[in-house]
Amino acid sequence: MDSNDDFSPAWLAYKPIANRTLREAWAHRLEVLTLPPFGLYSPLARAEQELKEALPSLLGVEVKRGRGIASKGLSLELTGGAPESFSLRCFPDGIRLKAADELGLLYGSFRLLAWIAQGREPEGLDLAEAPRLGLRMLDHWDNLDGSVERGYAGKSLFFRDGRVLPPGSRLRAYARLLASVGINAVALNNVNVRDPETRLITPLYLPRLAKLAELFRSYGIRLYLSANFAAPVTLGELDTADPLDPRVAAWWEERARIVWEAIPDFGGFVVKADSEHRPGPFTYGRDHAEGANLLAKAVAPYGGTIFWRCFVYNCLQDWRDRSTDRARAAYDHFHGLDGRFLPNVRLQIKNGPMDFQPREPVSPLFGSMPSTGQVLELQATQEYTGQQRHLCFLPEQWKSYLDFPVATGPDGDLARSVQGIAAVANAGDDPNWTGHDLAQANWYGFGRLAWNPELQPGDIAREWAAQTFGPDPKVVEALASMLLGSWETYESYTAPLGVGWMVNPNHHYGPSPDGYEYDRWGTYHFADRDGVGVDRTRSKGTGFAAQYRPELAALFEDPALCPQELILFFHHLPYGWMLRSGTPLIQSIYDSHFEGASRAAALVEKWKALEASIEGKIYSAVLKRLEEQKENAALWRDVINTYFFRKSGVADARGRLIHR
Ligand code: GCV
Repeated sequence: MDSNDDFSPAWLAYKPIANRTLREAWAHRLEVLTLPPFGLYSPLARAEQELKEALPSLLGVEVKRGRGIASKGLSLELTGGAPESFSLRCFPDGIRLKAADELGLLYGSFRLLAWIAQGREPEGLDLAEAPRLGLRMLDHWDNLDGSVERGYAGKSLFFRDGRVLPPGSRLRAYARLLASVGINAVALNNVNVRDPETRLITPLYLPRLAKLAELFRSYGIRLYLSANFAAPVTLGELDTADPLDPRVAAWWEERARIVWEAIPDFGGFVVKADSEHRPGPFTYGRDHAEGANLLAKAVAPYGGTIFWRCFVYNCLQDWRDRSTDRARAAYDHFHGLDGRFLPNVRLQIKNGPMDFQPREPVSPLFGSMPSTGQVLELQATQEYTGQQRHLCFLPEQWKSYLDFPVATGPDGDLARSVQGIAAVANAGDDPNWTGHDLAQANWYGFGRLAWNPELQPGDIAREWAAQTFGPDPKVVEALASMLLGSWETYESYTAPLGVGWMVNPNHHYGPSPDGYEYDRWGTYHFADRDGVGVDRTRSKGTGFAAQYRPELAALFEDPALCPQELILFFHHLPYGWMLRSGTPLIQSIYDSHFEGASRAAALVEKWKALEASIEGKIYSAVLKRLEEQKENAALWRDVINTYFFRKSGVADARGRLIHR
């Protein structure tokens, strides 16, 4: 087998439906397929292809093409309605899928197949769906040499040894997986755009990228690239990248023309500027509105968008300087610029103010810039959440952000305040795509939540499990019980109560309580013999809490009111501080680490109980990862507990083993 063909079908496994009555109930409604006319590489052609491949496998039926208006069978119809939306209804002799556009028919076809694969009955099928968010995007941090920054699943799907890969069967499968959950945008390269990747926007690479765009287009996915703000200088064409220099503006305008000539539906650029040594407008004494608008103006004639990242902070801090707080940085840099960005700029804001820690408060920028388009950035790749060696089902974490009330009133949740969601992708060229087979659920879950942020993680987990492993309720429930709660398990054996950052520096795997404590990254927890945590109050700390709207600021400011899971993010507290649960802080740290490590150990046993139901190769691969997680969680428990015991001198009230 060509290594290009060696990949898992993931949740598009289309396993045969074992229940005969159910199979027949579907089959007699689906044997004839009627569709409107379509072009060769159109979304509708993809829908037909998917149905014709999937239905025989799920139901054992051969699908015949019907003619004209069909009264029986599966009919796909173009009618009115919102873009990308669809309705699906079951009738005694057929299924009717209606949509306003071909994309709606493609999404509806995938939903129908998912419905069947999940073991549901046709009679209940009556859906009307439209995506809640227009932009549902995956950002890859892939480099042209094939490496992936913070990638835990093999090499890049798009690049190898300085080349753009041709659109082979793996990439088609990738596009199908994206479209099946409604993802409609992909940025291919790392936001750290170094010299080689700067050249992606030149004729050296554009013809190859156009081939990828052609494949993705047929699945309703637009391509984006990360751009180097200093590209005119890096490419040796100008001696400045000053956003207010007319030569620089003309350079970007010409560049946009070249790019859109090669890829007419190109989406635009993601930009990391003035962040972690990347160039940006600050070099020229300009602000981020001036920087973003330079590019936005150049891409506007083509309908392009600029995703301008707000991950801007001082990464050369001195730990002795207690006045600078990294958590404040994004708000301090961007809030005052509200109203100054062109309409095709989207500020892309990480979910929290630091950097994808297992738990952070929501970034105070959300909902605080009424005249500026915003996009939420999540991290599916598990940089700080176990690197796809630990099970950590992130839709539960994401849901806590999406539901967060950034504004008052019933529509005040974060999901309603943004124009889209981007997640840093967790897929690579590993045969199972994500390193850990069960991490596919994060990719799936991201797409489902971006389509509909109101979905519940439990439903997402069950859908994913049924589609991936078949609809046997015992297996589905067992998998759901492993996925659900796994984020909180991970959190409970790592850094306590929102404090974050107790990881090994650089690679970010495994415990190192002081790894970042005296470093330059602005990532401190200030543990000493008396207490731990960062005072971010307005009254006596860094003032970060005051960046929130008044009701939230009041909650975070007061340790008696602050959500307990974030208490050390906002407060430096003595070890004897009594949490609302009635447990002293130090005891709660010990309890959570003991419990978290034992829950991680229990995952191994839960998985073992599934041995007979899971294909051997996947069973063994997952078992190996869960065993590593169990061992690493025990290490986290022991390192963190010993650290706090040595600092505080307080013994565990329950007398469990804490190493001296
Ligand atoms: C792509 C963190 C990661 C970096 C990443 C950066 C970012 O600092 O460790 O690898 O760079 O975030 O989001 O830009």
